[in-house]
Amino acid sequence: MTTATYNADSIQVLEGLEPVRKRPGMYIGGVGSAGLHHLVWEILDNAVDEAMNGYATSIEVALHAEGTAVTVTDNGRGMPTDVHKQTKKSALEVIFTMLHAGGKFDHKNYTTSGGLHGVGASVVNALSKELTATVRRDGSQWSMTFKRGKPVGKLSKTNGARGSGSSVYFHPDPDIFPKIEFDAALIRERCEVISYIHKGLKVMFVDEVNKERYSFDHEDGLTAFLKKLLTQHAGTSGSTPASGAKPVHEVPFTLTKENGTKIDLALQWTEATDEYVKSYVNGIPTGSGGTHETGLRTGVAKAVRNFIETHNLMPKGVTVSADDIREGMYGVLSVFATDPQFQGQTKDRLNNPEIATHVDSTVRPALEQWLNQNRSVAEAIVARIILAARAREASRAAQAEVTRKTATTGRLNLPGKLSDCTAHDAAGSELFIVEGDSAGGSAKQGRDRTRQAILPLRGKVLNTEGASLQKVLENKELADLVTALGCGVGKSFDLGRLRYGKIIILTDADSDGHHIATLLLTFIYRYMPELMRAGRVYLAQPPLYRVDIGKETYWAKDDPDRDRILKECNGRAKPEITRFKGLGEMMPKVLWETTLNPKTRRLLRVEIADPLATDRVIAELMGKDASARFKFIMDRAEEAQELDL
Ligand code: 1YM
Repeated sequence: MTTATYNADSIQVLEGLEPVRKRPGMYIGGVGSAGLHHLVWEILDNAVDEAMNGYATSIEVALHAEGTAVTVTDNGRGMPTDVHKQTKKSALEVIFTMLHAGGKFDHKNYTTSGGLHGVGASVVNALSKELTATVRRDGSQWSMTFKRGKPVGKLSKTNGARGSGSSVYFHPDPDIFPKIEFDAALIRERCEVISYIHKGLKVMFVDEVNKERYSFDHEDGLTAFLKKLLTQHAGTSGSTPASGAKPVHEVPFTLTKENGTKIDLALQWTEATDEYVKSYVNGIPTGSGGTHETGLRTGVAKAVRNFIETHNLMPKGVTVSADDIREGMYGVLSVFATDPQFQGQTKDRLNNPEIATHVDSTVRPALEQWLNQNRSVAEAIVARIILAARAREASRAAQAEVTRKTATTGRLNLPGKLSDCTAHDAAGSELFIVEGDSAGGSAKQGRDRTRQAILPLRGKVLNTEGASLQKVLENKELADLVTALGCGVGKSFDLGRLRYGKIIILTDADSDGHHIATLLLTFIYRYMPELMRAGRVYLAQPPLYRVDIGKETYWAKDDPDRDRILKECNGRAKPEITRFKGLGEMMPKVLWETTLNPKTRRLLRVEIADPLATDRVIAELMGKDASARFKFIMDRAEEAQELDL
């Protein structure tokens, strides 16, 4: 990192702030919540830069009481206040009122959050209803206030200030942002991540909205971050592992290298079956990965494979894939690049090809050396990898079993209890997964056999949350379902091979029925989510009541539906209400009319509205962690009570 000293002349001036207010999206991506928070990240980045340059040791972010204004403070040198020759204005005013002003846009520094190259301060000012910059420097305190980017009054000076540093208070402009509401949790998380990535930097967050204070300070940097990831069970983000991960070795592999692109890495193998790497570029989370993650993956695979081969550690008959090597691998990767290119809809995927090569060629030799120097650790990791390879072989064999085709016909070996439809095209056909044998019988008799297939569920459906594919396929009900669908499961899923157009879950309208439906949905969501994304999964809506009023018959799917019908027919004739105990006691003809017949039935299509929230809810409700489930239920106890009444 260069630390060239500032002098007022090094500031280049290009233009005023009008363009920013005209086209805020060009500078901060948009005026929604992400754009609003971008303002905080810009000012915070300037403070972090001052720390990275070695001048600041602590940063404080305060979210003010209404949640509409923020102050960022650092204890660095303080922004320059001397007179800028070219404009005859103070450097402070220039920094906040001129676009592309600053010694920073000549690649002297790494670009940070939005790649604004140091124009951040002026952009934030342009988009703020009010902004005050305060500087302590050389025994004085300086301060200047702006409204919508324009100075109000002069730079003020007070003598007798102690220490040094910069502070920026800003209130975003409601003329620009339709909704001004900062997210305390998001800012808190960003502060915490910064304290991990810049080890030793103290980052405080003062949340005046919720009256809470946080102080993050991690001498151990990414190692501490990784430790936290391992112990964390279901977290707030969808990509957080659903279950805690038990490490297979004590001390993680760490690497810090700074030649060109700076790389910081902490890596640890665990007993978990997923691979989980959190990555950052210039302190910005890269949720969609990119070339730095690719470089890490290839580097790790090569190093481990080389180590295994050199020491001849593979048992006979076992072959390891790159996936086996990375199974259970948890890590945090942070890189700082001078010219990062971001890609993708949310611009959170790194796209510089040279960074893949750089990370690969940095990680590979370092990891291989570490493995050689820590033989017992290395052997524990290799044992973990052999286990992964064996489990993969076993589950592949189990899966081959359920999707096996008969040698003679080349057709699938369909489960015996499936009553298939006669039509062969998937598009117009439907598979009903029906709870219980007797309901299955009614459905089989009542259906349109050309287009509707029935798969009755006899035994218990396994809760698949946190279960291995092998366990899942050992469950007869689920194995039969996979076979009937024909599209494979997990990594070998292929929507093109799906044998039906619609998959319809048909369970009783009671709590047992809802439970079975939930178990089936959990299975589909975890093992064949593409089915849901493609809109192919539905819930049938069988009636719970039959209401006869005079000669008319109505069907109600639940109590409110029944009450609505009673209200609408009020006074016409004495209503007669029948409650079905289950689908099984419904006549086939009635089942056809109410639930199966495409012309008269109602279906609910299952959609994944918010993938992150869905993932979290499933992990909390269906996972092994009973305390998460308890919390989920208690948080919603009031809602639940209302529903019960
Ligand atoms: C609360 C936000 O902006 N701190 C901050 C900013 C600057 C400096 C120190 C600074 C930089 C340099 C020299 C230099 C900035 N300087 C500039 C400009 N905290 C916050 N702390 N002296 C002080 O880079 O050479 C822009 S920001 F324009 F002078 F380079």
